[in-house]
Amino acid sequence: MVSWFRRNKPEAAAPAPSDPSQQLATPPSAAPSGVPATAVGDDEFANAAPAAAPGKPGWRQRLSGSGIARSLGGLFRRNPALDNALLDEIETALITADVGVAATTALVDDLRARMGKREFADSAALFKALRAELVAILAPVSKPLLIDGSARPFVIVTVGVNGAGKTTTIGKLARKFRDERRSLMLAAGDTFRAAAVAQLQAWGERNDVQVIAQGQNADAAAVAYDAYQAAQARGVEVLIADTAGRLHTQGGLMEELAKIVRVLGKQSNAVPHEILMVIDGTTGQNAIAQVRAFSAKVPVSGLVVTKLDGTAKGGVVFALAREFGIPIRYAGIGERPEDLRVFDAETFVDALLPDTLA
Ligand SMILES: Nc1nc2c(ncn2[C@@H]2O[C@H](COP(=O)(O)OP(=O)(O)OP(=O)(O)O)[C@@H](O)[C@H]2O)c(=O)[nH]1
Ligand SMILES: [Mg+2]
Repeated sequence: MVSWFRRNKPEAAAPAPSDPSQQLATPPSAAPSGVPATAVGDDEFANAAPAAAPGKPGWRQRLSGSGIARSLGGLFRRNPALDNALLDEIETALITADVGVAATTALVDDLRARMGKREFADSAALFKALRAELVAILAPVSKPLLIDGSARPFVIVTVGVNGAGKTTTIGKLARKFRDERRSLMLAAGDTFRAAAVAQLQAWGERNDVQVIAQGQNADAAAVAYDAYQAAQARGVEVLIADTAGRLHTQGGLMEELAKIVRVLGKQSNAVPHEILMVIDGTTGQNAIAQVRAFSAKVPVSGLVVTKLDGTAKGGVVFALAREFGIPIRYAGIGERPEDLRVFDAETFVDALLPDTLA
């Protein structure tokens, strides 16, 4: 399989911070590498022709177990007749896979109208049209995260409900950025549980990245603020802040999240540069309510959909795209450090559909 990640050596260490309250989990982070603003990890897509080719085997392998892949794949293999019953089956497959009623209805109605105009010679032609429509839903949100090289640090705050995969995604991003020779620092903003800090520190150690942490129950906004100052003092390129998982219905905790963002914003209006909401791909339609509630509190600028491997109902990605239009930056397709992919509409859709269509 073609590697999705550049593998480069870590860089030299930079001076330690003067504030003794900041526990350093690892040796201090790398010095700035001077990498210009680029799409993070999107080089494979940029260089690929056709765009989806290099990643396809990996995606397909991981997504083949998903509900949407199984139902659509099964439908196609049966080589069904081109009739209304096929449209009904496609409709059921999409709704079962959590594409959502609104998105599914719009899509199937359009296919039905085109079938009425005799646009499709056979069911294969209809499946091709379905593929194109699925890609069209995701294309507007296939916008990779761009690191603005002039912002030092470029600040990413991860948010989301409990267990969505925030800390794991940060670990994967740490690996990605290190491989891209970017200097990096992590902020342990999940101060609710000691284990959360330890989890982030473990990812930091694994990737030779400095983690700024304070004690359990410390003010998360203060941790983020201190980390920003430390990152700025050292000219670090990227700072990623973890936050505690919280239910979108928990008013007080949602307020705390707004405070973290507000306090960071005192540095400059542009900070944080990216509020990355991490969504468990198995959540189903509840993901819509989550994104709506988080977006009402903080300006969510990008999404990561995790756990699209295995039994995930990857369809929620379409519902999210249609409902919010927020860029989907990455897809999590496993628990390993390398299992984070830059989201790409064609690659994703092709991984869900039978080979012959892709
Ligand atoms: N299969 C699979 N598992 C994942 C993926 N991303 C995260 N996980 C797993 O999901 C579980 C929760 O991940 P965490 O990163 O701890 O989630 P979190 O959002 O930080 O959780 P809290 O801090 O408790 O809110 C872990 O067991 C991860 O290994 C993914 O893309 N695929
Ligand atoms: Mg966590």
